Amino acid sequence: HWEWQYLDLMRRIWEGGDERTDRTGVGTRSLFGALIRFDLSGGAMPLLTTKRVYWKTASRELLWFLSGETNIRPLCAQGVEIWTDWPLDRYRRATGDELTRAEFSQRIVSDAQFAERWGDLGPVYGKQWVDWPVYEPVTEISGETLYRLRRRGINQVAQLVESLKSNPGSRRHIIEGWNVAELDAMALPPCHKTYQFHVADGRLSGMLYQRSCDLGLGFAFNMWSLALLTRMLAQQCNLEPGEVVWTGADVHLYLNHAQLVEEQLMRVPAGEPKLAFERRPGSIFEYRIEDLMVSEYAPQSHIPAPVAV
Ligand code: DHF
Ligand code: TMP
Repeated sequence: HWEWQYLDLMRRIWEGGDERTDRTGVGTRSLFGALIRFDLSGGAMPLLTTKRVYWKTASRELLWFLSGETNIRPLCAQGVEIWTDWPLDRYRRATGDELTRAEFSQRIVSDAQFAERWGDLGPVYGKQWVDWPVYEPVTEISGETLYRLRRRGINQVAQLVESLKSNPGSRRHIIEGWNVAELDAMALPPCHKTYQFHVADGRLSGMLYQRSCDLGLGFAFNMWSLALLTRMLAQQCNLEPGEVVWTGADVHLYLNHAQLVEEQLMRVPAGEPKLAFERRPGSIFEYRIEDLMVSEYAPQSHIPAPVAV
């Protein structure tokens, strides 16, 4: 079962990872450099079975990226709270106001101005994927060129679909999140920063370079989203699903995930969840959550774990 790759990695890090203090102050054990492969043939999806993974939440996050949105408001409105802690943390620091997460989220949904002021994560994935900023020269004044921000940036995802269709053999099918000039303005610099796609024999494969991976929490979402994005692109480009290859640089377990790790390492993977699409949307930007049909998913129970902010 493919999931042993994950469990083995988890065990290796828990038992032998380098213990280091990290940005959040929680502390991690980490390993630098890991790779996990999964074959998407027959509709199979890399969804963990040794704990319940909220694949709809992960899918809503991916659709939110594709919409170009960087404000958490549409997520909160769908009951998705995976990004709420970061704006909440900023709000609390700035105002000293001790709203609970639920109260903060409700306010984001009910009050558009409040959401605009406090709900934005900065130019994160959504912005870079579909509207990567471009500057163009306007004029020259005493030997110095002045630039202005082009009204529309680069839509990397639209360009990717085009390049997969028109030039499948290319080795340049990339979506990049790491916009060096804008990192400071982001709530978190992108973790799943580079996606690359590859066409061979009519099959589309996808690879992710993740610079930093919370193996207990983030990984399950990131692996699912890599596969989902690959499947959506394959459907749009009339290709068969190939493989997904996940690579992680700083792959870590937070020290406060002991319960999750110990429980999950006692479990045995079982089953092969599948994904089918209800329809073929007109473009990569028109998928809705109702289009996704997951079958044969009978996971073991969810294991909650705290997220390091
Ligand atoms: N920070 C850290 N420390 N780890 C992360 O994984 C992480 N991920 C981010 C932003 N910052 C992060 C965005 N993605 C959860 C999953 C993904 C995610 C953020 C949070 C999460 O808490 N998952 C829980 C519960 C999900 C739910 O209640 O819907 C899980 O058990 O999967
Ligand atoms: P960092 O920016 O200091 O690396 O912290 C980011 C943390 O969030 C780190 O634990 C990795 C984790 N993370 C994921 O694992 N997957 C994700 O999709 C995101 C956004 C974060």
